[in-house]
Amino acid sequence: MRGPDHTPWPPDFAARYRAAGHWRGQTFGALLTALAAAHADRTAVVGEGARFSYAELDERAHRLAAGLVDLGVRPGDRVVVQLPNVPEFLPVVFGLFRVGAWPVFALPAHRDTELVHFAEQAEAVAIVTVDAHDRYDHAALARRVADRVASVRHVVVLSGACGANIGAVEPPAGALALDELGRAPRELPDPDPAGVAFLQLSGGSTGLPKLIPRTHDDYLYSVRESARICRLTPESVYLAALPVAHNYPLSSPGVLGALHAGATCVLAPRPDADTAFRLIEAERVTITGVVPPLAAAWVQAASRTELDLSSLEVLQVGGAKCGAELAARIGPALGCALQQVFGMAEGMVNYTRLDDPADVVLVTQGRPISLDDEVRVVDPLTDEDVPAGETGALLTRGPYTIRGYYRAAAHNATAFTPDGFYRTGDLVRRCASGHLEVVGRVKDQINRGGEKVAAEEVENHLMAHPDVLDAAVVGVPDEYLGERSCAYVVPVAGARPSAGELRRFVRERGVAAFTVPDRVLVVDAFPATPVGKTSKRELRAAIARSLVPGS
Ligand code: J2J
Repeated sequence: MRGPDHTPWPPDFAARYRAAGHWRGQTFGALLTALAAAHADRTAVVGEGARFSYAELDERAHRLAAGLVDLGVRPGDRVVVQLPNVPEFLPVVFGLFRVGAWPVFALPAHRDTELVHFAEQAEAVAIVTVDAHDRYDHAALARRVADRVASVRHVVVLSGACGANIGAVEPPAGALALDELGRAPRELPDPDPAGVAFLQLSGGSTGLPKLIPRTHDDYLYSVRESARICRLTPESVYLAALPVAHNYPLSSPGVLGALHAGATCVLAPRPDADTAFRLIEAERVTITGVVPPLAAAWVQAASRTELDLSSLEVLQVGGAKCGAELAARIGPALGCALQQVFGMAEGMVNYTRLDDPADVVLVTQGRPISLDDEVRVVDPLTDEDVPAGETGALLTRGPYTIRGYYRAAAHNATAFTPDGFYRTGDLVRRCASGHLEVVGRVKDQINRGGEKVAAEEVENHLMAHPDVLDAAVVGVPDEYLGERSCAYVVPVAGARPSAGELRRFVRERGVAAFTVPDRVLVVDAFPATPVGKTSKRELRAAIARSLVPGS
């Protein structure tokens, strides 16, 4: 017997969040209806080859909802959505919201293993995908998943979208064309705003992502407040550079925050500096969000670009720690303000505020959205609160943080405390102002014969070197010490610092001997997770492979 599918907030908490005005009983479908009335002719979304006004977005979402219902998709059904940054992403997702069916937000980089896992876990009835993207045949992928997962009855394919690069691919036998799904719009019953709206994916660095049930009420609260904190107005232009289905470009403030404000969303087919800078110039983008490795690449590219980036007011950096060294380079290079964002698909999001003092913006990862975000910083072994200002594991509970993963009773027993706090796995320090500084992951330390080395600290020292663009430190198994540290370093263009020089540089910053990385490897690039964070899991695997004789 499995437990309940998902864990609602206890009734007293739900009542409190409603009374405080956080949960307002509005669904995403109803929100779009209101936006279309308020901003009908304004541009809602821009992507390669298409531009939809608010009225067009609303109409398309209505048509798709009707088409999905005719296909047999019912309220509460799950539908895996694997779309790249194409304008159709929004009508598809809002169409599903209107039906009351739950999108499961796969990323374009996911392949058979992940998609089968999502479809099975969610017992999905359909997959909505694109014919091809980045030289990969997604329609064939979806068909394979449908063949392996019995619950999947339909594969719906968007053809001729941007970035296909391999020519239009014929939808596989039995697949439906998204264009043909659109039916005459008709009124559908509005789903329960307190109910689940979609399943987001955990960014977990171990194992396959878990499914995260988010409700209309809780997610809309975080979207509304994010738009306010980021000062979005109808004049704002938000660029989604990262894959838009990820929680960060979706909601922090992301495309949903931009729509909430009546602003324009621009979807970049790829996140590279050239593509993004062209769109910033052409669409007069005012705000966008990136992960630290991408921020580093943009900083470098900005020094050479002829393109006009002057419209850009805010560059958000988040998803992984943006060290103070990189943070300090961003404003001068891109001519905009930096905003740090520390969030998670499970809920809690922290922002540095646009009027925070410079040192707070450079050094912290922000403070929570809500006064009702409860934060505890505890000893990871005992769950006791650490003294104010000291480092500990972050636990959180609040009006938009889930109380349990979807269909994961056994995992939930350890991922949450008995009183409902989510164990984020992040090590943080909390300042008196409530700002959090992320100092690592509970497990991201190297145990060097008992001496604990925080990977993050060594990375910061390396990043202070002018030739270093990015650094990632992982543990390597060692016969004597148990583990030693290995630093991977990506140099700035044209530089080739030696391992010896970098070790000397760290030593000369006056650190404990065990903090100096035992090995330094200079590489061209790091392996990345589907959203572009540096994948330490793959770096560790690369080391493990290099230790196996003959591989
Ligand atoms: C350090 N670690 C960070 C940061 C996330 C906004 C922004 C990001 C995400 C996201 C998101 C970090 N410094 N600034 O969903 O809405 C690490 C932490 C966290 C995990 C969550 C959003 N920002 N992280 O990255 O679910 O370890 O969400 O627990 O993918 O990323 O990952 P994910």
